[in-house]
Amino acid sequence: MPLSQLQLDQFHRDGYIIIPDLYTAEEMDAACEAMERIFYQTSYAEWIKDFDAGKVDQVGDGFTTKQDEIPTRSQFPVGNNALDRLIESDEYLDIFEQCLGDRASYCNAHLFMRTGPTDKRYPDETWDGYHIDHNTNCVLPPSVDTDRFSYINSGVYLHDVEDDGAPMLVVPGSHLDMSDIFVKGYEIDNMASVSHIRDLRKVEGLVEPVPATASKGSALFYSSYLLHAAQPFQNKRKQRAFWSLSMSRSDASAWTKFANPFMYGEREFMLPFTTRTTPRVRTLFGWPEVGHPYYTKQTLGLLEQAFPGLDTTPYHH
Ligand SMILES: O=C(O)CCC(=O)C(=O)O
Ligand SMILES: [Fe+2]
Repeated sequence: MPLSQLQLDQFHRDGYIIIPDLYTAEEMDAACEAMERIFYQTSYAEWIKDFDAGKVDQVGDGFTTKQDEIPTRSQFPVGNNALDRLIESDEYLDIFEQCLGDRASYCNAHLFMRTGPTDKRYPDETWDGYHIDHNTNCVLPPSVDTDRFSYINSGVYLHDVEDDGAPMLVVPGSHLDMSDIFVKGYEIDNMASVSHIRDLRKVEGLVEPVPATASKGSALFYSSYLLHAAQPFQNKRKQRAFWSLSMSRSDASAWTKFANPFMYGEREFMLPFTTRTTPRVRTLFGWPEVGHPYYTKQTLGLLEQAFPGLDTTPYHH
Protein backbone atom coordinates (compact mmCIF):
# COMPACT_ATOMS: atom_id res chain seq x y z
CA MET A 1 0.00 0.00 0.00
CA PRO A 2 1.60 3.31 -1.00
CA LEU A 3 -0.06 5.33 1.80
CA SER A 4 0.18 4.06 5.38
CA GLN A 5 -3.03 3.81 7.38
CA LEU A 6 -1.85 6.88 9.30
CA GLN A 7 -1.52 8.88 6.08
CA LEU A 8 -4.88 7.69 4.81
CA ASP A 9 -6.47 8.70 8.14
CA GLN A 10 -4.77 12.07 7.78
CA PHE A 11 -6.25 12.53 4.29
CA HIS A 12 -9.74 11.72 5.57
CA ARG A 13 -9.33 13.98 8.62
CA ASP A 14 -7.75 17.00 6.89
CA GLY A 15 -9.26 16.61 3.42
CA TYR A 16 -5.83 16.82 1.81
CA ILE A 17 -2.38 15.30 1.92
CA ILE A 18 0.94 16.23 0.32
CA ILE A 19 3.14 13.30 -0.68
CA PRO A 20 6.79 14.17 -1.40
CA ASP A 21 9.08 12.51 -3.96
CA LEU A 22 6.41 10.91 -6.12
CA TYR A 23 8.41 12.00 -9.15
CA THR A 24 12.15 12.50 -9.59
CA ALA A 25 13.82 15.88 -10.07
CA GLU A 26 14.71 14.84 -13.64
CA GLU A 27 11.08 14.03 -14.46
CA MET A 28 9.96 17.36 -13.01
CA ASP A 29 12.62 19.40 -14.80
CA ALA A 30 11.63 17.84 -18.13
CA ALA A 31 7.93 18.43 -17.40
CA CYS A 32 8.53 22.02 -16.29
CA GLU A 33 10.60 22.81 -19.34
CA ALA A 34 7.86 21.43 -21.60
CA MET A 35 5.22 23.40 -19.70
CA GLU A 36 7.20 26.62 -19.98
CA ARG A 37 7.49 26.11 -23.73
CA ILE A 38 3.72 25.69 -23.95
CA PHE A 39 3.00 28.89 -22.02
CA TYR A 40 5.88 31.15 -22.98
CA GLN A 41 7.19 29.50 -26.19
CA THR A 42 10.55 29.70 -24.41
CA SER A 43 11.93 29.20 -20.90
CA TYR A 44 10.58 31.25 -18.00
CA ALA A 45 14.08 32.75 -17.55
CA GLU A 46 14.01 34.03 -21.16
CA TRP A 47 10.39 35.12 -20.92
CA ILE A 48 10.98 37.25 -17.81
CA LYS A 49 13.91 39.00 -19.54
CA ASP A 50 11.58 39.89 -22.40
CA PHE A 51 8.92 40.92 -19.91
CA ASP A 52 11.36 43.23 -18.09
CA ALA A 53 12.31 44.72 -21.45
CA GLY A 54 8.64 45.43 -22.13
CA LYS A 55 8.55 43.07 -25.11
CA VAL A 56 5.81 40.69 -23.85
CA ASP A 57 2.81 41.11 -21.62
CA GLN A 58 0.02 38.99 -20.13
CA VAL A 59 0.14 35.19 -20.32
CA GLY A 60 -2.84 32.96 -19.59
CA ASP A 61 -2.93 30.45 -16.75
CA GLY A 62 -4.21 27.55 -18.86
CA PHE A 63 -6.87 26.96 -16.29
CA THR A 64 -9.72 24.61 -17.17
CA THR A 65 -11.22 25.49 -20.53
CA LYS A 66 -9.65 28.88 -21.17
CA GLN A 67 -7.64 27.48 -24.05
CA ASP A 68 -7.77 30.63 -26.06
CA GLU A 69 -5.61 32.57 -23.59
CA ILE A 70 -2.46 30.73 -24.57
CA PRO A 71 -1.38 29.83 -28.08
CA THR A 72 -0.80 26.13 -27.37
CA ARG A 73 -2.79 23.44 -25.68
CA SER A 74 -3.08 23.19 -21.87
CA GLN A 75 -5.71 20.45 -21.59
CA PHE A 76 -4.69 16.82 -21.16
CA PRO A 77 -3.27 15.21 -23.20
CA VAL A 78 -1.15 18.14 -24.31
CA GLY A 79 0.81 16.05 -26.79
CA ASN A 80 4.15 16.24 -24.94
CA ASN A 81 5.11 13.05 -23.19
CA ALA A 82 7.17 14.67 -20.42
CA LEU A 83 3.81 16.02 -19.20
CA ASP A 84 1.29 13.43 -20.40
CA ARG A 85 3.21 10.50 -18.88
CA LEU A 86 2.70 11.85 -15.33
CA ILE A 87 -0.70 10.12 -15.30
CA GLU A 88 1.00 6.75 -15.79
CA SER A 89 2.73 6.55 -12.39
CA ASP A 90 1.33 3.50 -10.58
CA GLU A 91 2.24 4.97 -7.22
CA TYR A 92 0.34 8.16 -8.00
CA LEU A 93 -2.70 6.23 -9.24
CA ASP A 94 -2.60 3.89 -6.22
CA ILE A 95 -2.74 6.89 -3.88
CA PHE A 96 -5.70 8.32 -5.78
CA GLU A 97 -7.58 5.03 -5.50
CA GLN A 98 -6.72 4.60 -1.83
CA CYS A 99 -8.04 8.07 -1.04
CA LEU A 100 -11.11 7.59 -3.23
CA GLY A 101 -11.82 4.15 -1.76
CA ASP A 102 -12.78 2.87 -5.21
CA ARG A 103 -11.39 2.49 -8.70
CA ALA A 104 -10.64 5.91 -10.17
CA SER A 105 -12.44 7.46 -13.09
CA TYR A 106 -10.94 10.40 -15.01
CA CYS A 107 -12.61 13.82 -14.82
CA ASN A 108 -10.05 16.24 -16.21
CA ALA A 109 -6.41 17.15 -16.22
CA HIS A 110 -4.65 20.27 -17.37
CA LEU A 111 -1.65 22.51 -16.92
CA PHE A 112 -2.10 25.26 -14.35
CA MET A 113 0.42 28.07 -14.55
CA ARG A 114 0.60 31.18 -12.43
CA THR A 115 3.18 33.71 -13.59
CA GLY A 116 4.21 36.11 -10.81
CA PRO A 117 4.77 39.29 -12.83
CA THR A 118 1.35 39.18 -14.49
CA ASP A 119 -0.68 37.04 -12.08
CA LYS A 120 -4.09 38.33 -11.04
CA ARG A 121 -5.58 35.08 -9.89
CA TYR A 122 -6.07 35.95 -6.21
CA PRO A 123 -8.66 37.75 -4.09
CA ASP A 124 -8.15 41.27 -2.73
CA GLU A 125 -8.89 40.39 0.89
CA THR A 126 -7.59 37.54 3.06
CA TRP A 127 -11.14 36.48 3.95
CA ASP A 128 -12.28 36.55 0.33
CA GLY A 129 -12.07 33.96 -2.45
CA TYR A 130 -12.65 30.80 -0.41
CA HIS A 131 -14.39 28.12 -2.41
CA ILE A 132 -14.58 24.44 -3.24
CA ASP A 133 -13.67 23.10 -6.68
CA HIS A 134 -16.42 20.49 -6.73
CA ASN A 135 -18.56 22.33 -9.27
CA THR A 136 -15.89 21.97 -11.97
CA ASN A 137 -16.80 18.34 -12.53
CA CYS A 138 -20.11 17.86 -10.73
CA VAL A 139 -23.28 19.94 -10.54
CA LEU A 140 -24.55 18.22 -7.37
CA PRO A 141 -24.10 20.37 -4.22
CA PRO A 142 -22.18 18.85 -1.29
CA SER A 143 -23.70 15.97 0.65
CA VAL A 144 -22.94 15.20 4.30
CA ASP A 145 -21.51 11.92 2.99
CA THR A 146 -18.16 13.41 1.93
CA ASP A 147 -16.38 10.14 1.15
CA ARG A 148 -19.10 8.88 -1.16
CA PHE A 149 -19.89 12.05 -3.13
CA SER A 150 -16.77 14.21 -3.24
CA TYR A 151 -13.99 13.56 -5.71
CA ILE A 152 -10.27 14.29 -5.59
CA ASN A 153 -8.17 16.99 -7.19
CA SER A 154 -4.45 16.71 -7.37
CA GLY A 155 -1.57 18.98 -8.26
CA VAL A 156 1.92 17.76 -9.12
CA TYR A 157 4.61 20.29 -8.12
CA LEU A 158 6.97 20.70 -11.07
CA HIS A 159 9.30 22.77 -8.84
CA ASP A 160 9.53 23.77 -5.17
CA VAL A 161 6.66 25.97 -3.98
CA GLU A 162 7.69 27.99 -0.93
CA ASP A 163 5.78 30.52 1.14
CA ASP A 164 6.60 33.41 -1.22
CA GLY A 165 5.53 31.41 -4.31
CA ALA A 166 1.74 31.67 -3.84
CA PRO A 167 1.02 28.25 -2.33
CA MET A 168 -2.68 27.46 -2.24
CA LEU A 169 -4.34 28.11 1.15
CA VAL A 170 -6.38 25.14 2.37
CA VAL A 171 -8.70 24.89 5.38
CA PRO A 172 -7.98 21.54 7.05
CA GLY A 173 -11.06 19.47 7.85
CA SER A 174 -13.51 21.83 6.13
CA HIS A 175 -14.50 19.11 3.63
CA LEU A 176 -16.34 17.19 6.35
CA ASP A 177 -18.74 20.08 7.06
CA MET A 178 -19.24 21.53 3.59
CA SER A 179 -22.89 20.54 3.23
CA ASP A 180 -23.79 22.21 6.55
CA ILE A 181 -21.56 25.22 5.79
CA PHE A 182 -23.44 25.79 2.53
CA VAL A 183 -26.86 25.47 4.22
CA LYS A 184 -25.79 28.08 6.78
CA GLY A 185 -24.16 30.18 4.05
CA TYR A 186 -27.46 30.49 2.17
CA GLU A 187 -29.31 31.31 5.41
CA ILE A 188 -27.00 34.23 6.25
CA ASP A 189 -26.45 35.40 2.66
CA ASN A 190 -22.79 34.36 2.72
CA MET A 191 -22.71 32.44 -0.59
CA ALA A 192 -21.12 34.34 -3.49
CA SER A 193 -21.90 31.48 -5.92
CA VAL A 194 -22.75 27.78 -5.77
CA SER A 195 -19.16 27.12 -4.70
CA HIS A 196 -17.82 30.41 -3.28
CA ILE A 197 -18.15 31.70 0.29
CA ARG A 198 -18.46 35.48 0.49
CA ASP A 199 -16.66 36.04 3.81
CA LEU A 200 -14.62 33.34 5.50
CA ARG A 201 -14.89 35.16 8.86
CA LYS A 202 -18.62 34.41 8.93
CA VAL A 203 -18.08 30.63 8.77
CA GLU A 204 -17.98 29.21 12.28
CA GLY A 205 -15.81 26.41 13.59
CA LEU A 206 -13.03 26.47 10.99
CA VAL A 207 -9.33 26.23 11.75
CA GLU A 208 -6.79 28.65 10.24
CA PRO A 209 -5.94 28.14 6.55
CA VAL A 210 -2.62 26.41 5.84
CA PRO A 211 -0.33 27.12 2.85
CA ALA A 212 0.18 24.02 0.69
CA THR A 213 3.94 24.46 0.26
CA ALA A 214 5.83 21.46 -1.12
CA SER A 215 9.05 20.40 -2.77
CA LYS A 216 9.61 19.54 -6.43
CA GLY A 217 8.17 16.12 -7.27
CA SER A 218 5.46 16.21 -4.59
CA ALA A 219 1.77 15.83 -5.25
CA LEU A 220 -1.09 17.41 -3.35
CA PHE A 221 -4.31 15.38 -3.17
CA TYR A 222 -7.35 17.32 -1.93
CA SER A 223 -11.04 16.69 -1.60
CA SER A 224 -13.36 18.48 -4.03
CA TYR A 225 -15.25 19.57 -0.86
CA LEU A 226 -12.18 21.20 0.73
CA LEU A 227 -12.40 24.96 1.24
CA HIS A 228 -9.37 26.78 -0.19
CA ALA A 229 -8.25 30.03 -1.80
CA ALA A 230 -5.48 31.46 -3.91
CA GLN A 231 -3.11 34.07 -2.52
CA PRO A 232 -0.87 36.62 -4.26
CA PHE A 233 2.81 35.99 -4.91
CA GLN A 234 4.93 37.58 -2.18
CA ASN A 235 7.77 37.24 -4.68
CA LYS A 236 6.41 38.38 -8.02
CA ARG A 237 9.51 37.14 -9.87
CA LYS A 238 8.37 33.56 -9.30
CA GLN A 239 6.10 31.33 -11.32
CA ARG A 240 4.04 28.39 -10.09
CA ALA A 241 3.70 25.43 -12.45
CA PHE A 242 1.29 22.60 -11.58
CA TRP A 243 0.21 19.58 -13.55
CA SER A 244 -3.27 18.89 -12.23
CA LEU A 245 -5.63 15.92 -12.40
CA SER A 246 -9.13 15.33 -11.02
CA MET A 247 -10.66 11.89 -10.66
CA SER A 248 -13.82 10.54 -9.06
CA ARG A 249 -14.84 7.21 -7.61
CA SER A 250 -15.92 4.87 -10.40
CA ASP A 251 -19.29 4.50 -8.69
CA ALA A 252 -19.80 8.29 -8.87
CA SER A 253 -18.70 8.67 -12.48
CA ALA A 254 -22.25 8.92 -13.82
CA TRP A 255 -22.65 12.35 -12.21
CA THR A 256 -19.02 13.45 -11.88
CA LYS A 257 -17.65 14.35 -15.28
CA PHE A 258 -15.93 17.06 -17.20
CA ALA A 259 -16.17 16.51 -20.92
CA ASN A 260 -16.01 13.62 -23.29
CA PRO A 261 -12.35 13.50 -24.32
CA PHE A 262 -13.20 11.51 -27.43
CA MET A 263 -15.27 14.20 -29.14
CA TYR A 264 -14.40 16.44 -32.05
CA GLY A 265 -10.89 17.95 -32.06
CA GLU A 266 -10.09 16.20 -28.78
CA ARG A 267 -9.75 12.92 -30.66
CA GLU A 268 -6.67 14.19 -32.40
CA PHE A 269 -4.90 14.28 -29.03
CA MET A 270 -6.73 11.52 -27.21
CA LEU A 271 -6.45 8.71 -29.76
CA PRO A 272 -2.64 8.75 -30.05
CA PHE A 273 -2.35 8.95 -26.27
CA THR A 274 -4.82 6.08 -25.79
CA THR A 275 -2.89 3.98 -28.29
CA ARG A 276 0.41 4.27 -26.52
CA THR A 277 -0.59 4.41 -22.82
CA THR A 278 -1.08 1.57 -20.34
CA PRO A 279 -4.16 -0.64 -19.84
CA ARG A 280 -4.55 0.85 -16.36
CA VAL A 281 -4.68 4.39 -17.70
CA ARG A 282 -7.11 3.36 -20.46
CA THR A 283 -9.39 2.07 -17.70
CA LEU A 284 -9.45 5.56 -16.12
CA PHE A 285 -11.04 6.65 -19.40
CA GLY A 286 -13.68 3.94 -19.30
CA TRP A 287 -12.03 1.04 -21.12
CA PRO A 288 -12.92 -2.36 -19.60
CA GLU A 289 -10.10 -3.75 -17.46
CA VAL A 290 -7.67 -6.45 -18.55
CA GLY A 291 -9.50 -9.79 -18.24
CA HIS A 292 -12.91 -8.30 -19.06
CA PRO A 293 -15.12 -10.52 -21.29
CA TYR A 294 -15.28 -7.74 -23.88
CA TYR A 295 -11.76 -8.62 -24.94
CA THR A 296 -11.93 -11.54 -27.35
CA LYS A 297 -9.82 -12.53 -30.32
CA GLN A 298 -12.35 -10.76 -32.51
CA THR A 299 -12.60 -7.46 -30.59
CA LEU A 300 -8.83 -7.33 -30.11
CA GLY A 301 -8.43 -7.68 -33.88
CA LEU A 302 -10.88 -4.85 -34.37
CA LEU A 303 -9.12 -2.71 -31.78
CA GLU A 304 -5.86 -3.19 -33.64
CA GLN A 305 -7.60 -1.89 -36.77
CA ALA A 306 -9.10 1.06 -34.95
CA PHE A 307 -5.91 1.96 -33.02
CA PRO A 308 -2.96 1.22 -35.32
CA GLY A 309 0.07 0.46 -33.14
CA LEU A 310 -1.98 -0.56 -30.07
CA ASP A 311 -0.23 -3.32 -28.12
CA THR A 312 -3.05 -5.75 -27.35
CA THR A 313 -0.88 -8.40 -25.67
CA PRO A 314 -1.96 -7.44 -22.11
CA TYR A 315 -5.57 -8.08 -23.10
CA HIS A 316 -5.09 -11.61 -24.49
CA HIS A 317 -6.36 -14.22 -22.04
O1 LIG B 1 -4.00 29.17 -7.39
C1 LIG B 1 -4.35 28.72 -6.31
O2 LIG B 1 -3.59 28.63 -5.33
C2 LIG B 1 -5.75 28.26 -6.13
C3 LIG B 1 -6.56 28.40 -7.37
C4 LIG B 1 -7.92 27.87 -7.19
O3 LIG B 1 -8.32 27.47 -6.17
C5 LIG B 1 -8.81 27.82 -8.33
O4 LIG B 1 -8.55 28.50 -9.32
O5 LIG B 1 -9.81 27.07 -8.24
FE1 LIG C 1 -10.03 26.20 -6.42
